[in-house]
Amino acid sequence: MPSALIRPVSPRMGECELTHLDRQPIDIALAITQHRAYEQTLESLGYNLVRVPAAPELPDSIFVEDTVLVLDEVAIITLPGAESRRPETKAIATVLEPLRKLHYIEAPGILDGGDILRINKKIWIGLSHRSNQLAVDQVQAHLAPYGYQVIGLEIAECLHLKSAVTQVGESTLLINSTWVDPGFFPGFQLIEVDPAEPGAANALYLNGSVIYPLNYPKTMQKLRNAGVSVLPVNQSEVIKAEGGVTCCSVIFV
Ligand code: CIR
Repeated sequence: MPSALIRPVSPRMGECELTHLDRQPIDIALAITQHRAYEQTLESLGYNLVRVPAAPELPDSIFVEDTVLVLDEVAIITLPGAESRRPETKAIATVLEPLRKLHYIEAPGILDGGDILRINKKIWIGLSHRSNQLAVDQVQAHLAPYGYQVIGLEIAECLHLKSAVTQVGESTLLINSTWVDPGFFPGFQLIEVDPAEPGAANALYLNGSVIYPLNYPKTMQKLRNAGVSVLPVNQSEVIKAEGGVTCCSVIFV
């Protein structure tokens, strides 16, 4: 059964890491309600929620995506680029241990899952403040037996690769091409974010639809005009924490 790792909102989410945004107060009760609606959207698509125990002391712990890459064959536990986030991985490894052979990114490699875009057997890894070439090399080595192509690429002005580009169709990407070079994605049809919404490239593509923040209405309309089936969620609070729809779950079968 398809599954989604999920972790609760921390009551300290307002103390989250921020790189490109100014700090704004986060309404924790609203964040919890919005996260529940996100979970329900996953459930409506047939995903079984695998709940990682709460970590109230870790402000960014809702953002499970950054802690692990789960593939059919193995899982790679990351070493998050932000030191405050490193304790998040322990509980994730405990939950996944019975399900996958685990590998670990070792220092001085650093890796956030938000920098990993996987489409079938191709894996792009953004070289960002949070992820480096040493980690790309480690991912390549761990996956060598399984036939994946792993590509490291520079990104600019955004937190993660998946802030700049995500999949929205079988061979369609949603992209902010001022943050990532579209030349890395030959053969894909590209939909550009609306210029008024630079942060709008993060969509979660599942079962032919995308879970997408209604907080980016212009880009949402562009997706619909392109024939993408959009399931809107309100992410006002997650966006204040520099998060998006992909970061709040880890999808695996
Ligand atoms: C951070 O800066 O690490 C968190 N405040 C946001 C992480 C968002 N994760 C993601 O996009 N994969």
